[in-house]
Amino acid sequence: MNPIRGKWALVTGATSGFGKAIADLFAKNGCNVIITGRRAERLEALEHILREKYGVQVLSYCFDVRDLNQCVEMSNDLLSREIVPDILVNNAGLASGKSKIHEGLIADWEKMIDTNIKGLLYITRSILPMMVERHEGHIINIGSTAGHIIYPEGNVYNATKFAVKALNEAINLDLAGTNIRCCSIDPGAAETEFSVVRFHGDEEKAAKVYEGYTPLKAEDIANVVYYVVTTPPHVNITNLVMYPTAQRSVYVWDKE
Ligand code: NDP
Ligand code: 8X3
Repeated sequence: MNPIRGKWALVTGATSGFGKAIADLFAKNGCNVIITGRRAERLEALEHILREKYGVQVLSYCFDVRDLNQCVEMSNDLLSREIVPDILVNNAGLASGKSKIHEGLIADWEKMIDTNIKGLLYITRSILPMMVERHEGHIINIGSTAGHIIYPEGNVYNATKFAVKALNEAINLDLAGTNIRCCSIDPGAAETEFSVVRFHGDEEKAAKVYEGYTPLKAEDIANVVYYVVTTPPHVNITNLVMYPTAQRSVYVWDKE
């Protein structure tokens, strides 16, 4: 039997890209899903589609992961429904801007630090105690190859993804003695709304990032997340790095 059928997975940032593909694949495999994001219309549409298409239970919470109170409100609401997520995918995140550090916009830095680091911490702190009480669960942190190698003008985004890598290791260490597993999945270039967000809505500039090679697709990341969460309970994959075949490192590309 499919090991995630009938379980509950919480996926943050499910209104586009990886999060949406992960929620879809989980639901397709009979897993009940809790989806979050800030764009209410998209969230409601996805909630409806997943429920109708796959017949699973779907809950949606529209909020900003930078708001601790709203993170806590969601976990309290889940508690009141007696729902403990079996799987937490810390996916909500972004790059905002790409510029030399002495020219960077402070507002961009704060957005990335508050979302990618503090948001991930707020969600984890709200949900993990429920898993610890049950002694089981699985956390997937979406990191990045940007958390392994710094590239020019990546500065603060790189720093936030290095932090995700560090926190992923920390969570694993602190969960020794429980059956809770924790893995960071670290993709290279993947075509989603990521670059449009990074370049503040400049679609032309964003499209250039994916020219001349085949980037990863959101579904590739979803497949890997699915693989990791369906390994047997004694297997804890703690880190998985994936690039498009045309990108061997942040610096080595095979472009047309
Ligand atoms: P998208 O922009 O397509 O999706 C990002 C998701 O995060 C959206 O659903 C967005 O929802 C949500 N989100 C962003 N900020 C917040 C916030 N403050 N509160 C709640 N939700 C938020 O990008 P990706 O799918 O590519 O990105 C997903 C993750 O993968 C990010 O952590 C990113 O850093 C990482 N990543 C991306 C790579 C890539 O090349 N695409 C490679 C490696 C890692 P909404 O706007 O509705 O709130
Ligand atoms: C996103 C991949 O290379 O743009 O994390 O930083 S990259």
